[in-house]
Amino acid sequence: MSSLVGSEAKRSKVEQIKADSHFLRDPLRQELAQDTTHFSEAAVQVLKFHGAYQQDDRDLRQQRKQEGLERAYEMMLRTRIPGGHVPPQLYLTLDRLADEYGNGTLRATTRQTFQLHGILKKNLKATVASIVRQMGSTLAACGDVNRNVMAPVAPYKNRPAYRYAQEYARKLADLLAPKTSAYYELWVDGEAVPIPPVDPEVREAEQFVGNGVRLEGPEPLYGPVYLPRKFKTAIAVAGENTVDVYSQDLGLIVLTDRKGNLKGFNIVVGGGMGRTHGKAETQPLLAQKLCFAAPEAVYRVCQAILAVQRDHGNRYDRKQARLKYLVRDWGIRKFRRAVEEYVGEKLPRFRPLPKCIPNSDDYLGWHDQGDGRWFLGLSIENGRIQDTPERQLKTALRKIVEEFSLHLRLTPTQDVIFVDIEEGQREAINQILKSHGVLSKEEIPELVRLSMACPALPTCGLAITESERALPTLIRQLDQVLQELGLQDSPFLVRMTGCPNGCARPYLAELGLVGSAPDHYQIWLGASPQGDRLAQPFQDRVHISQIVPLMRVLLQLYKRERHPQERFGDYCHRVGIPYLQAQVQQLQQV
Ligand code: SRM
Ligand code: SF4
Repeated sequence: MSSLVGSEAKRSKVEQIKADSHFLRDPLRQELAQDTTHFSEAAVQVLKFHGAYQQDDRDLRQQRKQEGLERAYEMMLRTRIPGGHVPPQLYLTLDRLADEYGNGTLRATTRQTFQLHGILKKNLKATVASIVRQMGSTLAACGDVNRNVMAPVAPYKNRPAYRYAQEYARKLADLLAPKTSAYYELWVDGEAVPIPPVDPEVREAEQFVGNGVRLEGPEPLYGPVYLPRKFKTAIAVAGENTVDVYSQDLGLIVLTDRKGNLKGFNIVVGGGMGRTHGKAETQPLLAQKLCFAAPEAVYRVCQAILAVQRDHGNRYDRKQARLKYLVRDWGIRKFRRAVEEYVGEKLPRFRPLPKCIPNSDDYLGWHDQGDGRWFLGLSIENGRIQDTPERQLKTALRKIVEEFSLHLRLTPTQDVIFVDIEEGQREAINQILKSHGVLSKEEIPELVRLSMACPALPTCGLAITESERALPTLIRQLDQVLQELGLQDSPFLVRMTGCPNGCARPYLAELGLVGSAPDHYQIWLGASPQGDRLAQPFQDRVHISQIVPLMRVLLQLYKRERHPQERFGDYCHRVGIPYLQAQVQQLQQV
């Protein structure tokens, strides 16, 4: 096994902070007890592993600076919810905490978790403790570890592949979770809290040492300095890709036989979205085919993949530290050989996959679950669950959960579904939604339902420009153009982010809008609606007011030149970016 961190002198600052933290304790432990408004830089880095980010209200920054005040510090807290499954008691707790300590909203994320924003430092411990006491967790929701494991949400009881995806999302989340006891020490002072039981199969898999997979000490899989960078895992089912499996560090695709028995998993590695403007060596990359793994081998292979990244990922430059760059730089064959070495055997070949269906909003609205019960998918615009004068969405969801004790599932597209609904409950649920002004699937244009924006301003410290606050107006203007051109039956995936980090996976959208300067966006076109082809940059620094006029021209071209049934993303890919650039330039001059 190669050295964990290389020469001390060159390690990035965060590597030292992790090493000094004593398995995610210091200096967070000391600073949590202090009566201060915010944490030091070192504590902030450790805090991330516990699921929280230090932020400040960026709307107030300038004014407070002028008044000689410190920033308006507040914390964002992210939960860990494998497969997006939220039991009713946990939901009600989060709903209450959002009002008691947060900014009154819950934010469903693009990785099927919830975020609370606006928590003051002094209230952070009480907030985390409440979550933990409801068998929830925020551990490893952020930080250089395996993050929330994603899985498709549709609860079809008559399609076993979906059940396997959820089951293995939970199992892998447990297997790859940090094992330090710091979490319970810090947030509930070591109190005996109910902890969800870990599957015996996972406990057994944790014993696998391979050729250097597990290390001595309290963190056998991670070691004292954890991973070089965040690590993301998702499970898809063959034929659908709602989790955007090719954007993950580690992606698994469930394969079943004709009778629905689990055959195993195709495994892909090295996907990721994040990039930095002007730095060509940073780029979105699609995950590549690694191997097939039978159910009994999948734990070993996943642990070995993580261990290869742990030992060989870049610990000097955090902008090159994701697994995707290791796979890019080594090539998939060398990476596969390394995994084989850790596992101690040759990896079986990747199996052929059926053609994938386009990502759509098919799980929204009412659906038969296949066991006589129903599920209901609700479109949550940009994941923000809140009450507004027109719509009391937060209150409506709370009432539904309170009244019917329903379980929720968060989708990879920031939406929410209620599962296991009895026929006799449907009418009352519809009534609650209606009386609180919550729109049904049919009342929201498909373009809006399919779109996503990241939070950006005012909470995100990395935002260059607006996203969640800008998209609602923009997307309705775009929808208007679709209507005017008679293209309302040809909606496409629109995703917006306030910076190039790619939190709403814009490089896998048919139209990606990526903040490049205040009120300006880079336009990316041509990803496949199945999430297996990246978009390409089309124009840089387009002012927000120019996006809709530009799209009108592109959509006119699309209408004129598309093949029957051709999606907008596929059209842009077929004709190519240079062609579109030339056409738009010509048409704009007329
Ligand atoms: Fe993200 C950082 C929000 C999914 C790539 N992301 C951030 C931070 C924490 C900003 C920060 O570091 O200070 C954002 C907090 C904003 C806020 O105010 O809430 C943030 N990311 C989000 C969420 C909430 C966006 C959303 O609209 O839902 C998503 C939370 C997911 C979750 O529940 O775990 C979120 N972030 C993603 C995704 C999509 C995904 O994982 O499927 C990506 C692209 C995939 C990837 O990782 O390659 C993503 N976020 C990043 C990056 C760039 C990473 C990179 O490799 O370069 C950063 C910045 C960083 O890590 O340095 C970042
Ligand atoms: Fe913040 Fe950028 Fe992520 Fe948006 S994409 S939440 S602006 S880091």
